[in-house]
Amino acid sequence: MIRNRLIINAKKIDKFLNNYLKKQGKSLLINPMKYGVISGGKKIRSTIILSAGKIFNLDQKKLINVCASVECIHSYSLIHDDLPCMDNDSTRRGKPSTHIKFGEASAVLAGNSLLTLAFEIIADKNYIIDPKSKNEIIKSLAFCAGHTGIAGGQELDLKFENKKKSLNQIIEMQKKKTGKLFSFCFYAVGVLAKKNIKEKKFLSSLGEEIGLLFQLADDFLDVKGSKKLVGKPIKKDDKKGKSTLINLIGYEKANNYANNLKKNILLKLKKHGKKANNLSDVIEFILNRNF
Ligand code: GRG
Repeated sequence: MIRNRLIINAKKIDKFLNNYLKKQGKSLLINPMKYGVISGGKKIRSTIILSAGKIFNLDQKKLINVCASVECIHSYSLIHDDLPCMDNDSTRRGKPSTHIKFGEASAVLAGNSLLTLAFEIIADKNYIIDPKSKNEIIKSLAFCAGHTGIAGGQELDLKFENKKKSLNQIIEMQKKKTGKLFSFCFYAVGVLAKKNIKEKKFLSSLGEEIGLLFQLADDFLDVKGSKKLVGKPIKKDDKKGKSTLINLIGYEKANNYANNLKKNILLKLKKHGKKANNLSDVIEFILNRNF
């Protein structure tokens, strides 16, 4: 079952990150970094990477570094997203946000350190893949994490608050803010599976669509979810004047949009037959989840 797979994969990635951090020099930031990235969160991006890798019969061992790296970037983005200068949230994953627990300065620095750790994990000499692929993965990670990716999307999200934005503007913002990291997950799998540029582009845009679906589901949880299950405050988007599809066209229409998107994604996976079953299960989970 998908929930069991999520738990098993999250444990695998937590173990990798714990071991990785143990081998590093000591620093005052290790605790807030661990607090932000280990033992918390669904680690769904890792399950997506491992499920996409199955389609191309990739060895899990070659994917673990990519998973850990993505989880570092994701956790860094959440730590910074919760800061008072951004979304100002004091709860995350059912516990106090990193800046509440360790203070703002340490949260900023722990977030920065997780961002750089992500690149270190891919560049590591013990991560043995051919150098050209490694370089391509690092380049794509930078593109998806920075101003052309999640950081740029976050800037748009904040600038769109209390403004009337069009459907296309909202979709493009969400594709950057959330979609680009999912896009990286699929691109990296394409690189490791030695796919050609056309196939890698197809995988990237599929990832971006899955990321958009994930963000839409997150918006639905903000309206209809349970604070306890989601592990963070709900009903904030409306209060903060966030530009979401729900605020623009209403819950029902946004829900139809998401269901159509899901159908299209599943259709695109059909060509891979049974090998894509695991990934299809994750896609179904994304829209049905309550956490
Ligand atoms: C560059 C200063 C600076 C900050 C960057 C990039 C960024 C801040 C924030 C990212 C924006 C963001 C938080 C997008 C939301 C994505 C989303 C739906 C997060 C929740 O993801 P889950 O449900 O979380 O996978 P868990 O807790 O399960 O890991």
